[in-house]
Amino acid sequence: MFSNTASSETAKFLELEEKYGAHNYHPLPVVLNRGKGVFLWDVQGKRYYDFLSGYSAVNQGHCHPAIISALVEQAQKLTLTSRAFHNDLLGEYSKYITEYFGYDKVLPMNTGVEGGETAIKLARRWGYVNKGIPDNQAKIIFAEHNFWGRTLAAISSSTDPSSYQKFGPYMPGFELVPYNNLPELEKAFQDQNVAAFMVEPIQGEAGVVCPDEGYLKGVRNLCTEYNVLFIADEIQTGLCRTGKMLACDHEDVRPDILILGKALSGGVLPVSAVLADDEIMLNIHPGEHGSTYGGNPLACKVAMAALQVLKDEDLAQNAEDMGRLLRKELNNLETPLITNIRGKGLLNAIVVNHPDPNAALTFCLELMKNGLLAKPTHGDKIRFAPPLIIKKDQIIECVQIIKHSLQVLD
Ligand code: IF1
Repeated sequence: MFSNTASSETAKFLELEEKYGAHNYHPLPVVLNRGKGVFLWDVQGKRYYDFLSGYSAVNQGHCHPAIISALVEQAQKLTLTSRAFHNDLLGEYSKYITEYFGYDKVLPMNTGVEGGETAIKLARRWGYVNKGIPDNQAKIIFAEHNFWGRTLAAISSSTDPSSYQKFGPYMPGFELVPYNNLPELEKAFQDQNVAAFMVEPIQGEAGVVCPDEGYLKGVRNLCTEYNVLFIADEIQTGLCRTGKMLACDHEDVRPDILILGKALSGGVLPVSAVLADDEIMLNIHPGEHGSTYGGNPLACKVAMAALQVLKDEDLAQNAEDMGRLLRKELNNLETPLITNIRGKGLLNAIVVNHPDPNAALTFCLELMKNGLLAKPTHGDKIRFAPPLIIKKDQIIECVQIIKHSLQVLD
């Protein structure tokens, strides 16, 4: 659908991917070869504002100098020892990140979904050892319309057919409740075999769905009351994206298990982390969980640099300020074509209001032509999530690009 509209230079790249790569994505017809800060460049040298940020993995901006220099320096020393041996960075990193977020221990993994799997294993183990749930009876509760990755366990909790259909059979012991609904959650907690509730503080893939004020506090209180672990999936909402270091900070709640990923490495390599206190973490004993690259020295060095940038550049405050400005400017467009402008910090989304079911894609293709990259999700929603280093004049320029591009829908 796209390759015949792309230029010959771009088409060459698309054809290679089409012929030799699995068709598990349908990207916009743009071939990128350079990134810096809020900008990306394609193979023809055209510059774009990045309004997706690698799905919130590039919060610090593309190729942040402090993160890249940490990567390059460490890459020339030692990249991987495996956990069969110690290295000189895992201890330093573990101290740094547990003090940074206020937990006793960290279990380092690689992708976000591995973080989710790890959190669920920790919760089930805690359920059997600490809560006395009979073996193999532990239940994990999830919210409808959640997204936490593509493994068989992750899709077993999905309500999106494009994620789970024709991949069964599914993981047992997973149950669903409506998002942002405390009475339904409390009902589910009547079952003594519930070990944990895993939830995104804001649902990203669902189209940036923000729960009511007080929902997270309510989750925290119910989990405490019913002795159920509160697992916060902050892989997309964490690390300053929503205007606070963690989205849970908007309601001052502390999850029992915190999952981080994506921007934990500033978009440089896959790094995820699961944080918890000893009562939960020390139930996993040597040889019972891990991964080849988990806690590798390169990831430790890069993650410490990426976390330090968030603080040094106060990216939570900038995300808060620039997010407010973006939503205000979008509302000021006063166009019927854009409804339901919502989000927190720089995790925002709009709904394209147009009779053509392809309108959101048409609009994104026009945005691309005008130098801004964004992608529709679930048909009519478009996520607007630039790197958190974006400045006021750049937000204003991007809103002008959005305003100009809307004409394609007239
Ligand atoms: C794709 C979505 C975003 C996540 C949350 C865990 C993970 C993700 C809240 C797993 C990953 C990525 C996956 C990527 C596209 C992107 C995505 F559209 F799929 F849902 F961001 F919204 N928790 N999200 O958002 O982390 O294993 O990928 O490192 O699969 O298409 P991962």
